[in-house]
Amino acid sequence: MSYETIIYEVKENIAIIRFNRPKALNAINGTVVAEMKDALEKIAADKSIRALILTGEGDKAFVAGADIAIMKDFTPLQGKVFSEQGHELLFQLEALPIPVIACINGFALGGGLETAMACDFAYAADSAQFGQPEINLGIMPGFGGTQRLSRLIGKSMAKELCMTGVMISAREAKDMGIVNKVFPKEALWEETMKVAKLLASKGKVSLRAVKDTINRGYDQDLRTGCYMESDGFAMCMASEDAREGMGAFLEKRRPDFKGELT
Ligand code: DAK
Repeated sequence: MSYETIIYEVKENIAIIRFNRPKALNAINGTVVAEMKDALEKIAADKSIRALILTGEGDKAFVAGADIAIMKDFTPLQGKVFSEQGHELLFQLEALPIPVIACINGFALGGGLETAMACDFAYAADSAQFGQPEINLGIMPGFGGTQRLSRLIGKSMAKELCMTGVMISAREAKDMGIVNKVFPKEALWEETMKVAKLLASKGKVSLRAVKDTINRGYDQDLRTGCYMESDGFAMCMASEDAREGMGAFLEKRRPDFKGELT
């Protein structure tokens, strides 16, 4: 499948997806959802890929939300289908067995913020702006915003953002825990790549186990989460990466992780 609304490339075992509708501030339409789905399937099937970065093309936006021009004429059923497809896409993104970083180069609004929250973590340019402005359009978040945002920043902060529709700065987003780090705009890409390369050098099995255990354990009680951790730990122990990592430590050399289970 060739893509019109995203740019997909792989550099040094790191996959990069750029939302590519800069004239519409990278707003998400049905084609974006379908192309993203296809690209994520490719990434999941490619064992050589060790991390993914999502970012926006152009200098203004990561993603300024779902495409208002297409949503305007939606019937309730079309709205439901679009929302379901959006949810499925973000669950697919969340379940990817490699780390995913959102590199937020500008506006992350509505569906854009919802997409960023389905990544493992986010870095932002100091000029980026965040919000769930759907309320200003007479609608509400539809790609998981009410759910992921309240889990990330707490119920009352999430309600404030979703009910007022106001935009917040990158610094405020960092203080709330929406983004991990804020960089000067010109340094954002390089800093993000640096971390992606660091992640790509780690054991693939243990990265996957950490991601799965935190994601699945998050909504459980502590004891259930700890049982899940024991299972993840056992899976690591079955891996070549664990033998390589601990062997390299004892032999005083750098590990060379292959990421295979056997
Ligand atoms: N959709 C479509 N076009 C958009 C857009 C969007 N979300 N955001 C910007 N654009 C377009 C503008 O219309 C404009 O197009 P032209 O007029 O040049 O043709 C171009 O991008 C540049 O935008 P501006 O001229 O407005 O640029 P400014 O710098 O002046 O303003 C802005 C930037 C980000 C403050 C402003 O564009 C803005 O407020 N944009 C809308 C942001 C927004 O409301 N986002 C939330 C969208 S609603 C659901 C699933 C998902 C969702 C909901 C339901 N289910 C199906 C149930 C999610 C909903 C949303 O995300």
